[in-house]
Amino acid sequence: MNTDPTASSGGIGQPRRRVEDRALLTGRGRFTDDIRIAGCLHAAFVRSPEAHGRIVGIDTAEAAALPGVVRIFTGPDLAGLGRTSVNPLMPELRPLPPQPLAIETVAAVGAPVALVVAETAAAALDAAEAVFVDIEPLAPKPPDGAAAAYRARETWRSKPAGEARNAAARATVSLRQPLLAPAALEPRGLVADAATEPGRLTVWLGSQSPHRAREELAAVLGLDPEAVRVVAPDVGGAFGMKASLYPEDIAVAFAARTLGRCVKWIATRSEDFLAATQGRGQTVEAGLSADSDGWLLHLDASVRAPLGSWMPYSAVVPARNAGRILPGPYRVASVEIEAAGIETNGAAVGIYRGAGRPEAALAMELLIERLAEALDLPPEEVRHRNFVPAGDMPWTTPTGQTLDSGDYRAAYDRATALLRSEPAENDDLLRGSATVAYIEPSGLGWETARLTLGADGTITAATGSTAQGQGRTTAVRQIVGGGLGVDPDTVAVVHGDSRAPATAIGALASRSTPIGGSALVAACRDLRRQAEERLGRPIGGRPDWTAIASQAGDLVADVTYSAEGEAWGYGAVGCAVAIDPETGVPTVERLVWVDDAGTVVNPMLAEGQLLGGIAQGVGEAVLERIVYDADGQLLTGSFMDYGIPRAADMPPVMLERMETPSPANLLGAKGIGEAGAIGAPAAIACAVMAALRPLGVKHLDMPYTPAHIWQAIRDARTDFGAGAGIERESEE
Ligand code: SMO
Repeated sequence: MNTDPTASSGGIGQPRRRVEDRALLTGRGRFTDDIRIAGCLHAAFVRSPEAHGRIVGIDTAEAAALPGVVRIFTGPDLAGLGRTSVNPLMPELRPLPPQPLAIETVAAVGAPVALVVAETAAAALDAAEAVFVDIEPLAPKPPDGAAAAYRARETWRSKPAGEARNAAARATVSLRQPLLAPAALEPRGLVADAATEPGRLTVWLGSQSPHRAREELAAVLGLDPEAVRVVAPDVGGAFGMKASLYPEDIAVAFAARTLGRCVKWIATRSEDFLAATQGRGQTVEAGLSADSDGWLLHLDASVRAPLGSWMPYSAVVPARNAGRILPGPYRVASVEIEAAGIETNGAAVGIYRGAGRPEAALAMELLIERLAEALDLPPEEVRHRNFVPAGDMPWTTPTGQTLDSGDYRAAYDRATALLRSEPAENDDLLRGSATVAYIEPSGLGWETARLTLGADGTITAATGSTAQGQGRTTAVRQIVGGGLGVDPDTVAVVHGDSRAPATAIGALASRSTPIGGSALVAACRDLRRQAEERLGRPIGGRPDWTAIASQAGDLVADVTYSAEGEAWGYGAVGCAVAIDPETGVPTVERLVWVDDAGTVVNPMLAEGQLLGGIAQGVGEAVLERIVYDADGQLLTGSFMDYGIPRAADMPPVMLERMETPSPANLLGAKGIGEAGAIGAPAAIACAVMAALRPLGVKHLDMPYTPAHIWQAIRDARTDFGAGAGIERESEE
């Protein structure tokens, strides 16, 4: 019997349908481009055609004379503005905030050089094309950072130093990961209105963090934060790419303020490829040693993370996460890890779904597979031996992280069993399979919630966690419905508005449900306490809030909740791949998945998060790659050139769930939004390498495209032929 009085009302744990979908799927969403303000002007950017160069001159005369042009801004017009900040998460940091419009030099193709404001979007675009920019090219900075200075750096070193000398085996990996485009369905954009309310600035911005955007905009423009309001309307995907303030945001807001008008800018897809933040791109050199029984002794690694030509707020997060998470779910006796962010001539590189977590899982799981081979042990044996035991939680890792709870081995064994349940077919394809494990930290610190009981009994929940398509409104209603003992459908939800709550962090780092959800739980408790205080009696599990409001009046619970620690989601992924040796075409035949996200508010939302992350992880493994040529020109500037996964690329996925509540927050929830993107590349990489290893392929970097695999097979065969003293085929 279910004794939870809130469960029957569709509270926490119920698979409720998303209340957002009717509007979003029938064209009634309200995205930034749908914000129409009478008299609003339109903006277009003139961008650098050079990856690195000195600005000799910008001639705006012809463009300024075109019909409809209101004003053209260049770098010096904005020279007096403040600079955006970089989250100082690494001990060594030399911030590199962006110029809103380039002054004197450009450091990336696509860097904004001038801003045209005109009566229509077409007029702005025409004029932007008529601006003449003279740039003297300079040599691009070395792309691999070998000679470049670090902009950010952190090291994790065990004391005393590791006992690597007892090692029976040591495995190494050398990974070069491509840069990826987060590729949100809705490109970036904003509407900045300085006309409607004199002295005030209202900005509609496709953002994961409107509160941070408000703080940063106010600081940069020199305004009282109270005079700035940032609203994130419907946002069509973000994945980390809409977390930080961009140079374009600053330039458009500045133009609106200067002109006392409303100005709108919506990026084209090509502009997103050129100038939105990119993800991944790390190089990792790592080694892992073990004794003859397979106990892990020492992990050493050097992580090099490209930063691009400027640093957004979360710029150091991918490097820091890759370093601190590298040991994964395993006990490792000692570590020596260094992670550094390197300036490069390209778009800024920032957080992208996983933000260092996928990089860590990929390196560690490949190391384990190789170490097992060197020790002549089955890889699952090595993992079994080294998983942090459930009974040893909370567990402090050698990088100083506290793993909160969970049974890593149970998840792994379940995934292994699921993978074995379907034997592979017997044909001429190369087959490989692997089961890997991953962990997903979901953030530290605080988040806010404001719960209002109106005098008429209506309940309004404002959350600091914003929505970009994850179904936050549905989840918030369930959490508040459960917390107050009311029907979730009666709860009104506000998100994405810097006015309510007054402060917030936003939707990042898998923290929305663990920390943002717990803030709502705390607000529910506070509202109950206030009601009981006013009435002078207990109100029970399912109170009549209308009656309470009529007796007690309206109530407001304004809560800033700080998590006690970090909640770590985790799981295991089994993957089977088949490769056609003649063409190199890989097929991910199946993925079996066991994830533990602690308390799950809505299993359908959780499943959606996993599947979405898996799709992006599959894309990373087999399709996606941003390519700059030697001159720093972007060769993948559209979906004709950049391989985004389509529905047919999605493998069959079997999902199972474990549910170990986290002791780190009130809800017991752990992150799940990034799990798919963390586990899938590692699982596919290990399976592909298992398929190719018998041919002598030692290592292959992602993406595993047919051409890439075919070449590796051919090279391995050629090497084998040469090694065996057989005459090589002619090199046609
Ligand atoms: S990659 Mo996320 O939005 O922290």
